[in-house]
Amino acid sequence: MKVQRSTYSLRHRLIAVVGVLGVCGLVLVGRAAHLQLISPDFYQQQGDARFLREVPIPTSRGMITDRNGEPLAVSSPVESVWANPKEVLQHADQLPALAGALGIPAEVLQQRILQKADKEFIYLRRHMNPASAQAVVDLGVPGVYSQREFRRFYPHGEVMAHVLGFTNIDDRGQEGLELAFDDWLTGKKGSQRIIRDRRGRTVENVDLVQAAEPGHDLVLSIDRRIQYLAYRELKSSLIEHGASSGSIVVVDVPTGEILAMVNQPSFNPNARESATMDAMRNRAVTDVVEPGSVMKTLTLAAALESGKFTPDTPVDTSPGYMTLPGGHPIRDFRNYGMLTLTGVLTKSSNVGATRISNELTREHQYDMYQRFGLGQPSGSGFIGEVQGVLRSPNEWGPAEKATIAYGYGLSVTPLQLARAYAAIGNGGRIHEATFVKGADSPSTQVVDPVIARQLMTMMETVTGPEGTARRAAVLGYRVAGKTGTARKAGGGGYVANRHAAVFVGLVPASNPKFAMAVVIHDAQGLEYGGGAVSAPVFHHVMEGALRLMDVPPDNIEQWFAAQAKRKAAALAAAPRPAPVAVTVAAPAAPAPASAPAEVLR
Ligand code: 59J
Repeated sequence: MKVQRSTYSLRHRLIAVVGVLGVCGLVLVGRAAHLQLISPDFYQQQGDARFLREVPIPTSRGMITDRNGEPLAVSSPVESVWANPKEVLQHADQLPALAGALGIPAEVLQQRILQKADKEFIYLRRHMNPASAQAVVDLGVPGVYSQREFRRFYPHGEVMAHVLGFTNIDDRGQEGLELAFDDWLTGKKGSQRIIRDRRGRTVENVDLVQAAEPGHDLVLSIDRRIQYLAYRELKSSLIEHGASSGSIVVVDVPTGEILAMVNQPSFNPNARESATMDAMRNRAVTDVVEPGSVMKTLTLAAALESGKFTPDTPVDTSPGYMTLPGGHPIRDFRNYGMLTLTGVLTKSSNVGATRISNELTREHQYDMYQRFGLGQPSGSGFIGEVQGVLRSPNEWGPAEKATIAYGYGLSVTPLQLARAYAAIGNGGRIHEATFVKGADSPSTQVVDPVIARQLMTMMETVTGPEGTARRAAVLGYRVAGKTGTARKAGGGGYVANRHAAVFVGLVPASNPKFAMAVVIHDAQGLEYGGGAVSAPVFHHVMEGALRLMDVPPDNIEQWFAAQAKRKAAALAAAPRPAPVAVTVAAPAAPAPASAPAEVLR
């Protein structure tokens, strides 16, 4: 009985157990089916979100080089450390250590994280050197990550600052060519899916969503060495003359490519925080100047084109001053009497330019200035470039027609001046300004090549013995150019103690390679004019540039003559002294200053 009863109860219990287990199994199968078949996406996402991430693949901005491949703007890899504030705040005890590794005060870090407590992303520190960033990540604070970024570096600092401009912290161009060519230089970020562990370390690269495309490199027309020379000479001239600011533009005459563009004051683009707005101005394209007498060359172009003048046509400038209808006085520095058309340029006679202008129509003058790019965009592509002011001729009164002929009542940029004179040197063909090597920029014939050649010959007299720019001369080369010394407008008239000193020149005059404009503002002291202040800067820069670019001299006889004269003078002044015995105890006296090195050659 007992056995029977127990057998009975045993079977019942077995059925009960199997039944319970079966129900459990069914529930599990049902649950599994629910998870796997009915709503898998939600759980898949929830699981993956913790580990699977789509992350950007950083890519670098293109390099900017000079025309010889020298790097001018380069991107170096840096690390930016970021955090998920929610996660970090769960481990607040680690904040002091984190702050220490980041190099920021703990309170500052804590405050910044607390401010973004409800967010999932905050930069802790950007652009760290990779080793320091790794040290931060190695602390293992949950929710702290590092990501690769690129930082722009400008090896030539203030020398190239205005040409290149700079990028912001997100590596986008803000100024200069960095801005003008931003799309070309900027790469395309890629993206990839990766699996991360809870500490944020990459466990597996799952797949590539979009490959990164690095930015394009940009080869400029700028020659680093000429740029440096121009910068050095401009800066030292400003110091020498106590001047306030200045610009230089050097153009490659045959192609219209810009070889150098510098301004003072300048700034260090690698430490921009301390730069003033004033120092950041790219004056060569954003600041205008009344050109003064350098306009006379273009007025003479119209005179020659009118058929009424040849370079030898006499122009009476007596008695050195005149009064226009309406009482406007015009003065020359002194009375040059009877000049030729060429002589008006050599001596820079305002009266002469006015007499010539009286023979021309307003429309013809205006048209000539416009053809040479005044009042027009230069084509350089610089954002923020201005085109100056050249009013339409029907707004010119009789006084303006004359003053514009010798450079007042209009305004131009240094770049426009360099470009206009480059066109004269280029046989009357003007190029759009370009900063890209080999750009083959469009060009237009603006005056007859014969007229351009005549202007070159006339301008050579300016650097000759009778001219206003003798100090622009370069030994061994023929130099053409024009000076201008313009009083500055102010207080409803022209002030006596502020000047723009201008020189624009071309060399070698027989077959021009370089055109260079120098504009220097507010030179102090007795020397403040184009001939005294700007012409010597031209001389120094061109002397170096001609050598650097191996430009053959077109006046070698002058060079030989000068060399022979120097040697003769040196020999006469200091016959070579007999060698002196040198003892260690009593060093030989230095050679006398009157025995220059040439004696030994
Ligand atoms: C000048 C002017 C001002 C504007 C005159 C410069 C005029 C004029 C009204 C007096 C200094 C000065 C519209 S002179 O560039 O003639 O390059 O080495 O600023 O004439 O009419 O104390 N250049 N400069 N004129 N204005 N308005 C000469 C000349 C020039 C020199 C020197 C000194 C002026 C030889 C200028 C140079 O050719």
